[in-house]
Amino acid sequence: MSQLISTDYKRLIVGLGMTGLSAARYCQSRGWAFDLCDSRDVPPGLDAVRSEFPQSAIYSGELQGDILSQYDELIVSPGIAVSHPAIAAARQAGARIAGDIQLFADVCSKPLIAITGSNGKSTVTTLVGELLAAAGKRVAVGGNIGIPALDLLRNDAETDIYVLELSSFQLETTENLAASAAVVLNMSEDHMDRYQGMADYHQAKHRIFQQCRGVVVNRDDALSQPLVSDKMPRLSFGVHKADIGQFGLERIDGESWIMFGTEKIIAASELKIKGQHNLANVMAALALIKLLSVDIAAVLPALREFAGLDHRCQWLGNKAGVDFYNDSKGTNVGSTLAALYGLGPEINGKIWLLAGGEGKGQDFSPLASACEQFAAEVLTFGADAGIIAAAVANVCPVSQQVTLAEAFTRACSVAAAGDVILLSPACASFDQFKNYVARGEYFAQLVKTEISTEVAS
Ligand code: UMA
Ligand code: ADP
Repeated sequence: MSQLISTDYKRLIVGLGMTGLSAARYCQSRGWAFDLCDSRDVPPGLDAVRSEFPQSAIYSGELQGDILSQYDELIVSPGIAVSHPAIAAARQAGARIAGDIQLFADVCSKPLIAITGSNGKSTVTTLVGELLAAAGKRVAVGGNIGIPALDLLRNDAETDIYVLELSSFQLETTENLAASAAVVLNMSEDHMDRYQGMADYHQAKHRIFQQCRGVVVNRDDALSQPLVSDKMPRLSFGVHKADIGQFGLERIDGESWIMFGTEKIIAASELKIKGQHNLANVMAALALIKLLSVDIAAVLPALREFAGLDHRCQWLGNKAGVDFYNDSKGTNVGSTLAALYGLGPEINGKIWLLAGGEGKGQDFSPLASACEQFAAEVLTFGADAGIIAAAVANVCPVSQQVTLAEAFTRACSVAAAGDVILLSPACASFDQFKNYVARGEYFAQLVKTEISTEVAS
């Protein structure tokens, strides 16, 4: 579409983060003129941006509707909501509102697997990439997981398949993705500080199905079901027995198996990643590649080797019978529930749950039932410590701390052999850490020090 437009077509790239810069480089590589803006008074790396794009005007500071409305197209970064009044004004004035994923979709001529959901996106995206590579495909993996989609296009000639993790923010600015296979893995509350409610968040996520050619459906989550034609190629997964031609779980001789209809695919015990939510992730990944006619048998060795990603229910070590788990990527209630239900039934003792940070406007009350069953105590910290404490105080002991280190010190002083100390914050980290990785690494360091203390004494 944008290739046919006239040379005086005016583009404005909104946001100077990774996405904005990748969009600027992409436009530059195509010889398209563009200007740049960022809502921060001093966007990061401003001088470097000026020298890399000397022909572009750069606006900084609060976005202004009268300026944005002068452009034919805004390429909006995911960190900025399209509901921003200045962007809404530009749309009203006739501007096309796009994002990097839409620019990618405009030119992508290779098969595309698109993955969204509230939890499990990075795990499934990485796994799909590894399985496709094991099947001999040249695969490019990016999107919300890290490498901006437009940067992947630089190696287009050497790429057979693209795999994109997509956030609801990226999907807000995507009109017609036309993925070969698309999935909403699951839906639970997240980013409620940006959306007006679940319906609004759901609507953003489901844009992933626009003009898609195949869908994967989570049978256990009604909110993941796409509104697409019955004729659309479709595979489903779920944690109960599968119908013919679908993925599911079955217990056979006391073992849990991933099945495709009545065909045994792989036993849970053969996998390195643990927990029912990870079995769901594996089934979703297998369904996505099967929709693209990849031979499942050929990828099973790679599936057995997949050890999962750091900061997702990652075992860090044991001291005096107490296990330590880092689930710093557990940034919403749904992921913390997966950790509690995944670990709780497997251990002899109880879980000391370290939770807190920025709650993003979530309702924490769904944690109560799992905490009642599995938590020895919930140790809260950070900006929303009080809100989380209030949500579980009626069902289990709670101790409210200021920092993660204080919560950890208390947990170490009271946990007994057989117990687990679990960091699964159910919150974003930005009140006290740069990001979830920094929080997880900090926690891992606390654990390392705690474990080494025993060795020294
Ligand atoms: N910002 C402003 N004003 C601006 C532009 C940005 O204040 O004009 C702020 C944003 O509010 C945000 C930060 O700057 O706090 C970065 O925003 P951005 O849109 O420039 O982000 P990028 O650097 O382009 O990174 C984005 C994704 N970030 C977000 O969606 C916030 C990255 O996902 C993604 O890896 C990257 O594009 C490449 O595709 C990160 C993320 O946190 C990991 N995603 C959220 C999540 O997973 O929950 C959605
Ligand atoms: P995302 O990219 O969607 O944030 P990740 O794979 O990075 O997903 O995992 C984020 C968090 O969600 C981790 O705490 C992880 O243990 C948990 N998680 C992973 N898969 C699922 C799932 N299918 N359902 C619920 N929680 C999950």
